[in-house]
Amino acid sequence: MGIRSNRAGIGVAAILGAVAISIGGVPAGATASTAPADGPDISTMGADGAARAALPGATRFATFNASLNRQTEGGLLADLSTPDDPQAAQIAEVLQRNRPDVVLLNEFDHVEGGAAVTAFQQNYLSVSQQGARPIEYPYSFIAPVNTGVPSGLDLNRDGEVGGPDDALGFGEFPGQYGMVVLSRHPIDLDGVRTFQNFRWQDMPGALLPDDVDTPEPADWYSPEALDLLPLSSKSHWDLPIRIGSEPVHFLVSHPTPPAFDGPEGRNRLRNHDEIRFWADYVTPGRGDYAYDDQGGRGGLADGAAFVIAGDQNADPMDGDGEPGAIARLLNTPTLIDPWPGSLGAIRAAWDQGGANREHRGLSWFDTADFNDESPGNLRVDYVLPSRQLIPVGSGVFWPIPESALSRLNSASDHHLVWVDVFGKRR
Ligand SMILES: [Ca+2]
Ligand SMILES: [Ca+2]
Ligand SMILES: [Ca+2]
Ligand SMILES: [Ca+2]
Repeated sequence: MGIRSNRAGIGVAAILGAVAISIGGVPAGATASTAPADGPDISTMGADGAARAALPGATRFATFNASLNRQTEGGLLADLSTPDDPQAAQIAEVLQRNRPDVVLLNEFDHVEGGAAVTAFQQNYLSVSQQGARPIEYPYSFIAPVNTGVPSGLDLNRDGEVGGPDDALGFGEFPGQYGMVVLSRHPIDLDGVRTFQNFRWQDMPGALLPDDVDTPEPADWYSPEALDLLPLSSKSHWDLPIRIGSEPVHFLVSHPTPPAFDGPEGRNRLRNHDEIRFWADYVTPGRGDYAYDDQGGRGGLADGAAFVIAGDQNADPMDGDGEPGAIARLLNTPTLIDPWPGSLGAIRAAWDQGGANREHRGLSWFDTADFNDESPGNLRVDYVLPSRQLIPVGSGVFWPIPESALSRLNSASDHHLVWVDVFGKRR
């Protein structure tokens, strides 16, 4: 039996009411003009699928694979330099409706110097989209990524050197599929650690791929390639966000999809180890091997608060990932999985059918709307707070078809995931 419109509407309100704490019962859109400039945006409350206003004192962390990547270098900056790119406007509206305080955007092409971020703020986020209140992010962070950087080697072993598959991370040009963090709270730039250059072979027990046609183990890549190849397909960043008296470390990345490879599984195994990096990093005694691009060593300090965020390209139950890749992270004792979900994802799985019908995981938790022949819709986008933080609400922005905001479901193949947290437990 399908979920139908009336029942679905009631279900959204009831379920959201159970997992998020509301500060009132104002229906969607009713009081947008009276919302105070710095107060909660109560126009986003209700059954439209958007996150409700966070409790005063809570911080909303989010991750969103925004698909703001373009086919050519300079393409994104060109699109963002005017206010009329329809997809960028939709992405901006998703942020305005859900109002994260700190958000990672995956798939935002890297432009040296930050011009694309500035243009996105000025021409999109600072402009009301479809009546939503503008949102200002005074702080942001970008850095170079490995995607599209030529390795000079034949990494995919097709007999030729060059092209996106031989880059340090898959990409047509340096910076394609980059990422940006936007924040309403200051980022402690002196404390930032980046792990763009950490080599895959320097991870103890790395799952280096094997050429199955030779007897030697783990020999898909030549020693020359392993001397060069970073673990991170984009980058891994540790950004201390100053919220109150103690920083919250925002740990962000975008592991490569566990697909588009052969029997050696080079992407599947790299995805596993890219995810594993954060699991080790936040586990006391496990991250000692890590070294950052700034010359520092070791994992996160014991007891430091953190939030891991990103499109991990791995579902706990379904899809093509290496078994256990994401489970290892979700089962890390120092963090909490708040299990965000949406009724829109249930509806999408029902309406789209195909591979979704064979999935073992509940579609409620899906965050990405992938091809329904394979792999189907998956849970791949995560916001995982550390145990010192108290999650008081969470959700996936995936409006049901009856919501006016469902027009935003096509802005990206992924959906924004948010978690509200209170500060440190005592
Ligand atoms: Ca090649
Ligand atoms: Ca071999
Ligand atoms: Ca789909
Ligand atoms: Ca699914």
